[in-house]
Amino acid sequence: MKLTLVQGDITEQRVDAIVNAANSSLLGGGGVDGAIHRKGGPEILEECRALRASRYGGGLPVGQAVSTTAGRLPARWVIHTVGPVYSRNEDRSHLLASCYRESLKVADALGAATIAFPAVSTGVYRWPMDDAARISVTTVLRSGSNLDEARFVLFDLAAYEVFDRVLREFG
Ligand code: AR6
Repeated sequence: MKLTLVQGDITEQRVDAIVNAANSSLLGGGGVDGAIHRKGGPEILEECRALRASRYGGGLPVGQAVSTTAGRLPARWVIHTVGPVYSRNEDRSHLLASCYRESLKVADALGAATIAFPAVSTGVYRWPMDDAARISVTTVLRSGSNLDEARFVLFDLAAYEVFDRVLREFG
């Protein structure tokens, strides 16, 4: 699997699956989540509500992933995953790694060839970019996934540069 980096908006990526940095409610929020629902349209929220009414009555647990339609986005699916809130007192790295592993598993099961990830947990959930980049990149590199391409989409240049440095170090 090829790992690529771009600076930009995840909602504009032409890939099979776009990953959403969601919260357990699956009912929307700010950041990536807000942008995906705004641009993807109401069909995505409809499927999220159906998931809450069936498989995920208690919400989607942190570190897990589930797919819906991508609505009007230029992708086939949105894979919603819930990152951990950063904590200085407790190591939650395994949960952040799990978001990437579980999203790739869902993408594989759907038959997706390409996937785009945001830097999960590095916004509202305050995970330091450096550490998040190391966890994300190493987890995806070691996943053994059958996809052709996993693309990290970084919103600003500073985040792009951090991921670029980490990818050169581990890739
Ligand atoms: N494309 C790519 N990256 C983006 C975009 C975009 N359109 N918008 C923001 N980012 P966040 P989290 C970057 O807050 O930390 C929501 O309210 C952003 O700069 O979206 O996992 C959910 O509902 C940051 O680096 O996700 C949850 O409640 C990264 O994406 C909560 O926020 C992730 O920021 C999840 O927080």
